[in-house]
Amino acid sequence: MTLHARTALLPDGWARNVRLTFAAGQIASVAPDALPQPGDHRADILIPGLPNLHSHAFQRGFSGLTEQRGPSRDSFWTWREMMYRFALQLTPEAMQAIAALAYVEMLEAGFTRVGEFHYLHHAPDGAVYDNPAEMSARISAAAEETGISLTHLPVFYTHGGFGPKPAGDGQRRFLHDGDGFARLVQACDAMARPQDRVGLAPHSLRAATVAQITGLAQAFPGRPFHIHIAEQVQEVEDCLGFCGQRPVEYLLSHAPVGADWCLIHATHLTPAEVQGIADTGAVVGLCPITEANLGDGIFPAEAFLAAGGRFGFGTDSNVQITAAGEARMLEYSQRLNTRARNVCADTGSTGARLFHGAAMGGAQALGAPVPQLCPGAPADLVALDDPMGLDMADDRLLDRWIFGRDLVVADVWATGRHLVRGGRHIARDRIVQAAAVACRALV
Ligand code: NGQ
Ligand code: ZN
Repeated sequence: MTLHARTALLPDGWARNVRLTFAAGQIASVAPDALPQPGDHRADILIPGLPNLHSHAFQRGFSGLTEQRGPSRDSFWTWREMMYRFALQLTPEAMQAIAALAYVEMLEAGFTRVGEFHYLHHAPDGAVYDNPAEMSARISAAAEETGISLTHLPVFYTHGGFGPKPAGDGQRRFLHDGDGFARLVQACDAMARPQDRVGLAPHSLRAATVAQITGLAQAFPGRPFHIHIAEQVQEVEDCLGFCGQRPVEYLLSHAPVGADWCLIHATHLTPAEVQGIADTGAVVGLCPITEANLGDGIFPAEAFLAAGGRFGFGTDSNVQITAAGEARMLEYSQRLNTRARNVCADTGSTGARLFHGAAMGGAQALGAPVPQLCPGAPADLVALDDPMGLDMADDRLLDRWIFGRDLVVADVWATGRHLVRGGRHIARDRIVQAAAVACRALV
């Protein structure tokens, strides 16, 4: 495969007339100021693919179907009831079909790797499937079918709230003991392709105790380690009631949080918690579209970035699947909150700050190589079309992609495979059909 781009984002900045070659799923050569050769795929703007660090793929199946107000005031918790009702019906076949649709849409959005925070493990009645890793196998199959690289994050879940409270009936598909969970991690290892990684994810401080969490971190060192934390005010209050500390404060003082960790949401933070997370080198997994959709609150991005904090983006509930849109929503939430503009920028481009931060932080959180266009890196690339043909080779291109209207994802390669052409995944029609059949049976 050879490719010629009018403009490309290389590790040391933007370059013009860049010719790239791939071999064995990696970038083999990068030559700026090169002429296109016959047979080269021609691109306007070439950038590295982004990691999507947090997905619950199955939730794509009810996108847009939880926007009707019920008898009481709707909240995250009433949404969760609806989500559980959907989750309890999902068959392995439907899981694969819906995950494949979500992964097609991620690739079309410019994501080339997904961190799948996967907790729907068992049969609808809670029984262990004949293959205990059946549902994880469906996630792996969807990744294989679509070509996206996978960081599989099997979820450990034992409880239904602080205390600990026993798990509720609606959570019966999620539960493991320590041995069953260790076997699941091993099964995920056995399914991983060379580009895949396997981490682990105690669901939240509500679903696992700090003793369990610390035990897992010690039993599986050096792997991506993800946890939901401090997403809802109710969760902060319940944690305070349980132990007198706030969730992040409690986690940082009781568990070995470090650079392998990814704290998903971390919405509700005191200044000390902001600094505390930044000091550990952990990544905060921001999912701004889902956080807005669920009414979580606004992440203190300005303070966190000033403290040197690391972040990446996730599509979480997959109510919308857009890489540029997550970055835009984060910045817009800050603007609405502070009545200022370009809040996430250092100086200069907001788009560049968000793009580079999310590329680095997302890769760190998913145990993956940093996305960059240089020899030896995975051939994970996104070509943007610029129909206006404005003559520029600088960070304004990222600003225009994230905030503007003109630049659109045209082509995407993951591990060197040309999966999205002209904005459409090569298997889109078949995968949409299969997902439509699954969703019609569920909705
Ligand atoms: C989840 N999703 O696991 O899918 C959660 C909701 C919970 C988000 N937090 C369930 N966005 O946190 O208990
Ligand atoms: Zn989540």
